[in-house]
Amino acid sequence: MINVTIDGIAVEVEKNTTILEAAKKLNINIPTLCFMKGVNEPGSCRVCVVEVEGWRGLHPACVTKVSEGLVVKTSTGTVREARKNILELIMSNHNRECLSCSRNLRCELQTLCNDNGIDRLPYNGKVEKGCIDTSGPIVRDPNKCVLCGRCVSVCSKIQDVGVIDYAYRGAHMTVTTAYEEGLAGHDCINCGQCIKACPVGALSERDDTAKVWKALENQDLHVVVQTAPAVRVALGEEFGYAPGTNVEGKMVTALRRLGFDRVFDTNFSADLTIIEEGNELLDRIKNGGKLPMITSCSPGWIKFCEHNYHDFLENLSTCKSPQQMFGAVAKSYYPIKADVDPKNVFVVSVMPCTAKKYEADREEMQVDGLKDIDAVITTRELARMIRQAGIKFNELEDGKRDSILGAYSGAGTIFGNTGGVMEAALRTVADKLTGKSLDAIDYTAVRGLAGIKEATVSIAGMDIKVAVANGTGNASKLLDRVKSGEAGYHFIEVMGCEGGCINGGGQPIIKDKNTTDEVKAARIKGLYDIDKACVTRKSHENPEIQKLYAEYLGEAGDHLAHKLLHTHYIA
Ligand code: HC1
Ligand code: SF4
Repeated sequence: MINVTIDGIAVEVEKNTTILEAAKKLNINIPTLCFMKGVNEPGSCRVCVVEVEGWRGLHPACVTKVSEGLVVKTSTGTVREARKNILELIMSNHNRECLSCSRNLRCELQTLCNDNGIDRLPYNGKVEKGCIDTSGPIVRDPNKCVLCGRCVSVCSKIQDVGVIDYAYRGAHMTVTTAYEEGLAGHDCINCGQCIKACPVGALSERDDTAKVWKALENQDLHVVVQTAPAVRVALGEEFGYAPGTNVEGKMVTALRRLGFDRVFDTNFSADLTIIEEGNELLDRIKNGGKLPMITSCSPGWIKFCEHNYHDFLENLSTCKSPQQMFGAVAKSYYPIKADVDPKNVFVVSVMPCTAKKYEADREEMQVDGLKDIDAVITTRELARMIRQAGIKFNELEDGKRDSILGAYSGAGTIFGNTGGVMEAALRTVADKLTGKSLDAIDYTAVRGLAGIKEATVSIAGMDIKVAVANGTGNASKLLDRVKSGEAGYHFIEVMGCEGGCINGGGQPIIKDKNTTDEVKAARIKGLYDIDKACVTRKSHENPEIQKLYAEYLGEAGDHLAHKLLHTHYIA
């Protein structure tokens, strides 16, 4: 252990601890900008500089390791002055249209400037670093970029995509794509993890709220909404609730107040996905189909696979994602039951995921000329609509979902986190294979935030080998092992974002990046708490799903189910 003194307080810390970490132990907050725990620690912005007794100059706390007897001062006059100058320089090269920025009041740079007494800028240069990229669901404004490199690290190190990087030098330095083309023309998977990493508003999602408002005001349309599993345990953060708080009831009431004709649930169609996907898995196992079968509900992962792992396209389940399955039944079965013209049904999705905007616009995501999904907004965009409508979210009564696309099981709920799709599928597959309704349905080996999880599940004399890849970076590692023959499975789950949809690119921004893991864990716990409280915890026991098959679809995998609920991929 090593003894150091920070701002006059002694502390004992492990070898290799940084000054930043040691200060945190003492509850001393050294401000940072480019630092992002576990992702990026290059010490490039210098906002975290501190003084060290006996050392010349100032030192970045995020990369400077402690040594025995170190005496550190984190807020001397010299430090405060330096920090202020650094922030003023960053601001001088930053588009300062804060009032109209999507990150206004949630911007780390704004907070830093405020906390460090910057009330007037000595340099007022005009910032023109390039055009705003609006080519796809991820919008990039280089004029707001502060060159912290957090998006670059997350895109290459965590997601293993690497479509953005630094270019040019000195004052012209910028973060951009190859040939400075729009992200949509590149291998970008639209995961939005760069948005969540960005401390300012240089990255954001395409705002589709105007499209939704317009539909809600159109009296000829019957506007229905579905909300993804992970939205309910994160939306509350936008209104002051702790991460993981289940605000489903208030969210339903808010959606009704906004004017949606019916409020449904993606958890319902997650259950539907399990019926089709479970059936497909058993069919592949019994009839010598392509194995391992790999889940297909995460659109970022699908695009990643299409770009980088062509060899595995036949391994992907042909099932559409729950978002798309929902749209397909909302425009076929539902109109018959509700006696509305399918052409007038307008389907809105509220998703934790920016890639869902891309998925909804894929050419193959339509049936008989009708797009499954008409508009996708993120959790953040829904919060904005609620605020825009003047709805006092915290004071709302709890509302209930509409029937007939609203009932869900615990299995459909846990889809929203890493390992959840696998666990939901195993709950159904085990019952199908044994012909019993099993009580032991907690597959804990596939839960948790580990990068890759593996398990062998023995069901009715059969050993089913499964694996879960948590994020595309881990999917690369896992698929490389499968490719080399080092590992073999029957079924693999891949989610594009670490933690699964609870950490999707459209979820509320986590302000303190040092608490990201705790926030993920709290949102996951929120989903499992709902699962435990559900009347049924298995997809095939969802009564509305049973009714859908009995009244309309016939058997899983039948012709109609195939036409509506399955898809193909592009090499
Ligand atoms: Fe997801 Fe899914 S779990 S992909 O993360 O399969 O977005 O929440 O809606 O479609 O159900 C996202 C979440 C979501 C789909 C489901
Ligand atoms: Fe990279 Fe994902 Fe951002 Fe695209 S959306 S630039 S893949 S982090």
